[in-house]
Amino acid sequence: MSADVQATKPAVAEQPPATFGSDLPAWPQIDFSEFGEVETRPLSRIQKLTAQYMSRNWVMIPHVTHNDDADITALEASRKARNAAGEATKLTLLPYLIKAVVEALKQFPQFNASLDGSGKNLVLKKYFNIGVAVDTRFGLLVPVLRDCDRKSIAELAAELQAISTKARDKGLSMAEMSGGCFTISSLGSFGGTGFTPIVNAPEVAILGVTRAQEKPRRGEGDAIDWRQVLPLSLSYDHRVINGADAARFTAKLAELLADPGALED
Ligand code: CAO
Repeated sequence: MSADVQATKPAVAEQPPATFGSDLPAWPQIDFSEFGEVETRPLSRIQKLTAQYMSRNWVMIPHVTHNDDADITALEASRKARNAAGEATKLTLLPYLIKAVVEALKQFPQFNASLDGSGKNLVLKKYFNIGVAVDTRFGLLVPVLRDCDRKSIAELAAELQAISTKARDKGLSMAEMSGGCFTISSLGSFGGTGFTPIVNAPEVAILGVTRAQEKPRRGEGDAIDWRQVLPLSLSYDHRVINGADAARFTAKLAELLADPGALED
């Protein structure tokens, strides 16, 4: 290096620290009607609130999404047999997912936790309240089902049906959406093969599920064994949860979902 170049290069300690993210450009102010016909619709109150919380969570939480598959062939057989035998409330996949999540949370307590307001302590919860994302005309609502560890699949199915019907018909109170430990977002009835759900802070993880598909597995003597496979997408707060734990948690969920007998009452 020449003496000239060395003289103009500041010492590392003298350089001001970069402030990435704090110097974002303003939101573009564009008159779209200059380019073609448009219609302007105001966002609902719920949509505005959701936008604020989603933006905060996406910007403040370092997200990672871990993807895995669960073999739900036995679960689907059991669920359909129970429905055919005449359950009071039709059983969908969700109550089984809630039971599997509760069991996995018991085995991985760092997933049933929140950072406190200072960000310096992890608060571990001893209760199991699960939020479920529900698509309504008001926007996205997340009712929280309380004490899911003490409820059967049938009880969870009945509660889920009642609260999601209320959410769709009348909306929900803040109390009905508070106190959650972990959220499930099921897009299975719509389709998809995977997505990145946004963590519902101050929770530290969220499970997304998409459409179960038939997939071939090598059976005995190279026979093809068709399995029902459910895609799992677990997003987590990487400040609290590391990748190895996320992989273990998701594999545990898959293991639990493969054995419905252990989840049923
Ligand atoms: N794979 C294949 N089929 C699935 C499935 C999956 N993963 N999940 C549900 N289904 C099936 C159900 O089994 C049911 O079929 P059958 O009648 O043959 O049994 C059908 O789809 C309809 O299920 P459902 O949607 O009525 O019931 P659910 O318990 O699965 O879900 C609820 C309830 C309230 C979660 C759902 O209706 C909903 O609103 N989902 C949207 C969630 C959402 O918007 N998430 C995004 C959040 S981030 O923006």
